[in-house]
Amino acid sequence: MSEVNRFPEDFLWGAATSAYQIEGSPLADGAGPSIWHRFAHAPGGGHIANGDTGDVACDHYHRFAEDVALVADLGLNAYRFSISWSRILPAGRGAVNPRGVAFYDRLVDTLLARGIQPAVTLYHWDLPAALDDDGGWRNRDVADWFADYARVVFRALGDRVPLWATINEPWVIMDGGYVHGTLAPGHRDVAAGPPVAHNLLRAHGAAVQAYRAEGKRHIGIVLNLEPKHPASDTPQDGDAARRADAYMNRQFLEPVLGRPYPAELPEVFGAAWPAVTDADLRLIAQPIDYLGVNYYKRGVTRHDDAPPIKAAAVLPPGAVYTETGWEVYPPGLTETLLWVRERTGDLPLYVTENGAAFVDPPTATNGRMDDPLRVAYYRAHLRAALEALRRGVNLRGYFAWSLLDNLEWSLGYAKRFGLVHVDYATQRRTPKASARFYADVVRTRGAALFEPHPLVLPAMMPWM
Ligand code: IFM
Repeated sequence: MSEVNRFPEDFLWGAATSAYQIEGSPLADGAGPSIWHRFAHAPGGGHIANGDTGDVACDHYHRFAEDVALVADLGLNAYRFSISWSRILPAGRGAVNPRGVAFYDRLVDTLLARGIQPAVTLYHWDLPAALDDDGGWRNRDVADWFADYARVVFRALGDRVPLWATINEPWVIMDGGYVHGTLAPGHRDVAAGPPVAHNLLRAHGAAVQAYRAEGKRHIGIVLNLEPKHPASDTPQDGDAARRADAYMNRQFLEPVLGRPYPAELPEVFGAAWPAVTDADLRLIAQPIDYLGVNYYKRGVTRHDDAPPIKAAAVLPPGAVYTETGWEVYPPGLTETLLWVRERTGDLPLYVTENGAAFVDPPTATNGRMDDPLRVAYYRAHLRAALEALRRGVNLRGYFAWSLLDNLEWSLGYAKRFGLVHVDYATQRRTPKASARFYADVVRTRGAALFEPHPLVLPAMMPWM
């Protein structure tokens, strides 16, 4: 196999997780409650499927050394995790909780001792509940609150963490948490969308600024991007796809890169569109060292009259869907990376999340757990990543979502994304076949992607 069909030697190979989804013990050692803790324990019944909560999750808070050993066993050289803001600052601002800091200190040292690079995300959806009482992401002051929190973390871990991300998937935070209320904090208010998005981006800029004063390595933001394809050739569907693209993709990418918000948005949101000053845009456009791209699917889109963006998702017939109802569409990863490259030039890119929930066997048989659909999924998407590299994308690393089965937010524990199966009754971890496959890809720098795999039948997925 020629070098063009191999990932570079210095490629970062990782797996990703986030604090609330795996840690458990959300109030341990002086931590304050987050909006997710509150959402899960809402009076009259929590808002997570099956009454699930993050109280125990994967008990990573106590088992992190075992989990780091799993990362090492897979041969990965990077691990992406997030920090819980309310472990560090229980009320979101003010007093620092040293025992919360000490947890991440131990985690970082344990990773480094195994030769694994920590990639830290400062915010993966778990706002301190006390800040939500003061308006949360709707309050412009949140940019300062976030920068102050980030500064504490930079000072504690900055000497050892080479790769930082400010915010994970601001679009989801805004759309799920404030517009549709399906995610914490559960607000349902179309008019909250644009100011929340703007404040998330301002907070990102303020944290990057704080980092430049403290840190010397790499910082960026993680966006979940998906190509929006019109469902038909009609001008109405074409316009709907453009609006969906402006809302989900360009609303976040353009201002981070120093360009204005997409023109479609003030039109869509009317009076709800916030006053955007040049000073705000300058804050948002702090130079970043890389962009993190989370890719799961494309969005086939048709016109619809429903607010806010008058567009609806279409599920193409004949496609393969994951357990979360997402179309499996590997070419969209190459398309997304090329699309980003057109806008970012040579800025380093990482695929910071990619993966799928499929039904797994309930228990391991002889220590084995076969997950052929997930193997096929990773195989096709890693080939798509390699194709992007071949076409000149400056792709520096790939993180599988997720290392472990974990709490899939409002969908609870039933949706399993892990490379490693977690038996929640016993907390026993069992690497799935996809974990072994991913380890082979890493070890061979991609050659394993082109070898026949005993679990993957050619007919299993149409694009294989
Ligand atoms: O589990 C989430 C993660 O927290 C953010 N990105 C998408 C994943 C799958 O839904």
